[in-house]
Amino acid sequence: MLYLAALLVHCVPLAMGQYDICKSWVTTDDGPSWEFYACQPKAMRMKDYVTVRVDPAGITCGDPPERFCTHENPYLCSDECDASNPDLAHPPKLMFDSEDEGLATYWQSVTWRRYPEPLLANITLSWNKSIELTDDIVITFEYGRPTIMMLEKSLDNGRTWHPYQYYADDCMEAFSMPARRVRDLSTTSANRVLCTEEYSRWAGSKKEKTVRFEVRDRFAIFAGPDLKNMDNLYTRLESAKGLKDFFTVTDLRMRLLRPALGGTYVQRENLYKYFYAVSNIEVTGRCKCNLHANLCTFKEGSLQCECEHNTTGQDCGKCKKNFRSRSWRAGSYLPLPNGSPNACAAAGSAFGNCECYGHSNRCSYIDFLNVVTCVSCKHNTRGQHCQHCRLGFYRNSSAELDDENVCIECNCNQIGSMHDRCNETGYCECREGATGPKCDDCLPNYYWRQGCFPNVCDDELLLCQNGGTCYQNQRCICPVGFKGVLCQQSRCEVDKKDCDGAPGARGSLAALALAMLALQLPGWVDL
Ligand SMILES: *[C@@H]1O[C@H](CO)[C@@H](O)[C@H](O)[C@H]1NC(C)=O
Ligand SMILES: *[C@@H]1O[C@H](CO)[C@@H](O)[C@H](O)[C@H]1NC(C)=O
Ligand SMILES: *[C@@H]1O[C@H](CO)[C@@H](O)[C@H](O)[C@H]1NC(C)=O
Ligand SMILES: *[C@@H]1O[C@H](CO)[C@@H](O)[C@H](O)[C@H]1NC(C)=O
Ligand SMILES: *[C@@H]1O[C@H](CO)[C@@H](O)[C@H](O)[C@H]1NC(C)=O
Ligand SMILES: [Ca+2]
Repeated sequence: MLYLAALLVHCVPLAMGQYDICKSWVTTDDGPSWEFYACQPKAMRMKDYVTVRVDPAGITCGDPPERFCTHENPYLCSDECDASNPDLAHPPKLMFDSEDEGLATYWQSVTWRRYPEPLLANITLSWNKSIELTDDIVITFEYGRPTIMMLEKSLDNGRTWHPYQYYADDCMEAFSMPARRVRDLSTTSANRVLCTEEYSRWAGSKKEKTVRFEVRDRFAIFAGPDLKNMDNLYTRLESAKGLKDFFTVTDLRMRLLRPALGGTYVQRENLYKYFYAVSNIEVTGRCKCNLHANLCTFKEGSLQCECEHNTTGQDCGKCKKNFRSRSWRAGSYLPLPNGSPNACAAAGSAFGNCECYGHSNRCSYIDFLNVVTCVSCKHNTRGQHCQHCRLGFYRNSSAELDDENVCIECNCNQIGSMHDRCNETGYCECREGATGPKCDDCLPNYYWRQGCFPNVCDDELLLCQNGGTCYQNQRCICPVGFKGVLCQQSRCEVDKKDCDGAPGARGSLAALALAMLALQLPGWVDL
């Protein structure tokens, strides 16, 4: 029995279903024990788990009922779309049903009766779960494929979108992109976003119905034409930056930009033959579980990985509580053939009792202190158990000790503060005159200029004298004839030369008179 399980492990990776068990009970010289492997769920028909949205409102035909015809039969416009009649309605769900053979069911748009205004439609597919594509996306159009469309993807549940592939009968004209084929890509360009003309030509609406996003052709760049060399593909997925993410999506969006024309131009007198009709969208992929699960189940309306290796989360993206003695890592396809599980470990399992709260993967024994300590604490932590924040960081009170966000940078103003450390609530220690949590403000009666300096002048206590004006609390701008920090001194008193014949004074008699008057004034008051 034990022998059988072990045998199974060693046979399985040879088949296509590689990495499909997470653990196995094996016998070794030390007795039986669990052995752990990198593992991933099987590929599934993802259209069974999708939610769809079609935009804009009113783009689906049948409300009000409408007649249409086909390119093959352009003058027999007797077909009808009527949303209120189940036999004549074409709602979005018909893109995902399973069809009886020979009977296509399809979503259909309104016709292009508003020509020349463009006929635009978005079909957005959402899984609320990261999916890794394992085969081509195949979209089947009845009555002709669009002459311009594009495919977009999101990796963050629809918050941000990125182009995935462009499709047009003339790529240059539609998107200012040269036409390329996925088959011509190389190992260094396997994740390039391109424009293809292969799926937009008119070939009769019954003949060529599908538009593809070629996942297999891209895999074949590494795995060979029949995908025989999957080991090489898995090695590349592990090592080539961005390659794995290229095949990962949470959402897909088809932007239909111009319908099939059935010829080279639009016939204005018969717009009832221009519309979109999609009978099927096939998306094949597996749940992304970071190589920590081989099962993915549909629960409460969403796909969820059944996490192993003591991981948890929708994508097994973190360690379970009490299994955070080292930081979480995705499993790895390498080394071949079983990969590395990179399992989360219980506190106290690996190295004596060295808990690192998930901020370090390594512990080390320090001989002369006789302690085991975490090495290279990440996430700005430090300490024997990575339980403190590094200098220049403070503890995030709303985060647990094993949270990646546990330490927040102090961000002290370099000039206003004494140093870049702060107290437990993020307050920095300020130099004289500076204030605020980060010491980037000045106390009252101080002004900011590469630090806080006491006001030289202001509107209250430190008034500029003799008609001088206070410039940004930094200095008084004195009228001609006066000087001093507050313009309190007459130049005459300091230097007789300034009273008569000085070039500045001669410039304006009026100013001189004013200045002298001002000089006199205190005298008058005194009397
Ligand atoms: C389709 O989605 C794009 C964004 O991906 C948006 O800019 C555009 O307005 C949408 N078009 C329609 C018809 O809703
Ligand atoms: C998405 O999945 C998560 C985790 O399963 C769930 O908590 C959330 O409610 C789901 N959101 C939607 C919009 O279905
Ligand atoms: C996960 O934790 C359990 C104890 O709850 C342990 O028996 C098991 O070996 C652990 N698995 C891995 C992969 O470390
Ligand atoms: C504090 O931790 C919480 C929980 O992880 C996080 O959402 C928040 O962004 C953190 N605050 C800062 C300032 O990093
Ligand atoms: C941090 O410093 C600020 C300002 O000096 C003070 O109000 C606060 O109480 C201090 N927090 C702690 C925990 O000492
Ligand atoms: Ca269908």
